[in-house]
Amino acid sequence: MAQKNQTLGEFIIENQGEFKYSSGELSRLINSIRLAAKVVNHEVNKAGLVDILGAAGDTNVQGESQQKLDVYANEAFIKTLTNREIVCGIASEEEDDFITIKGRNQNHDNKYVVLIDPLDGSSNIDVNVSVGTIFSVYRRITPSGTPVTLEDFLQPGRNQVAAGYIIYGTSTMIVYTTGHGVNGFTLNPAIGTYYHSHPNMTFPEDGSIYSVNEGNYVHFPQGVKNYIKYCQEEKEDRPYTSRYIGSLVSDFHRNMIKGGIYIYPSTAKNPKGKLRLLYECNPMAFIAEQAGGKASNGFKRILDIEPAELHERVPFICGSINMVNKAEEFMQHAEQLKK
Ligand code: P6P
Repeated sequence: MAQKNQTLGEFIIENQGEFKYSSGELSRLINSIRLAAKVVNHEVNKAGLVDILGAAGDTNVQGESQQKLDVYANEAFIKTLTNREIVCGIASEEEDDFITIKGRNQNHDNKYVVLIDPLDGSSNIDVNVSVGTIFSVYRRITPSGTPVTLEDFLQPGRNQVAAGYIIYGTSTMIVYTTGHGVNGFTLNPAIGTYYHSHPNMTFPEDGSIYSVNEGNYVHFPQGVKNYIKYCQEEKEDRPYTSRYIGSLVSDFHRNMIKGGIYIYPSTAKNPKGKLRLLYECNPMAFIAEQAGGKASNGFKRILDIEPAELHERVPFICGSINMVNKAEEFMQHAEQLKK
């Protein structure tokens, strides 16, 4: 039974039995993410006060200028995960290639690989808008005792053993799943403890919020344009409102609590969509489904997409199941008309 004053540490211990195969490593992995989140939160919350803003002068594999906090967050999560003897490999939005971790006895015998977007929405940092960290965890599939390979990272999202996000907002929260529902924990910064503030989070089946960057409207596929017009019609069953923060974790978190849909379709600038499959869409899709929501590319379940590249992008539609179903109807109908 969830108690609101239960700490994240107590929750992990109480639910240790749910992690099949794991003899404690997955619990230790979640604990290491908890620590890294506190370290990053400390820096994010004082970003406006010290000279840590502004681009680091470098660009990441995505061609995006790296904010210094991107670099800081990336290093914090990699360091914490490496030091905890749990993972055998890490992939990050901020790293061109995956990182191999040998482990204490140098023989590559740790069980898990982690994929992270260390600081998603970081372009919002300079304007003091919420940002987030997104993580995805798999068991390795290549033999223990050998260096991880790309195959360990290019697994379909349905193979995830855990996924979650940290939202650095008006309060800092960790929201995660290990395949047994979704739970949210809020940090009390005064004592550095996370409390079980949001037990068993669920997406309302319906909602009245649609989140999309309408500045790209002219470049959207026709089906997406038709769905947006459907949302804007003045009907008693559709008092919809548009809310778009430009930070996936924030838009997703609000929509999961209130009901809503997030759409990042293909555009002229990003013909395959902007969001990355492995460390943005898959973890958010796992959380969405565990919370009773839905996530697709408009035609296929996100968690069933077979990845081909580490940083590949996909169109992403995610949120309340009835809203996603309706958006898919419009997208699939428009495709049929093109044939
Ligand atoms: P646009 C942030 O860069 C991000 O990856 C998501 O967090 C966010 O939802 C989206 O891109 C915003 O992209 O093109 O609307 O600014």
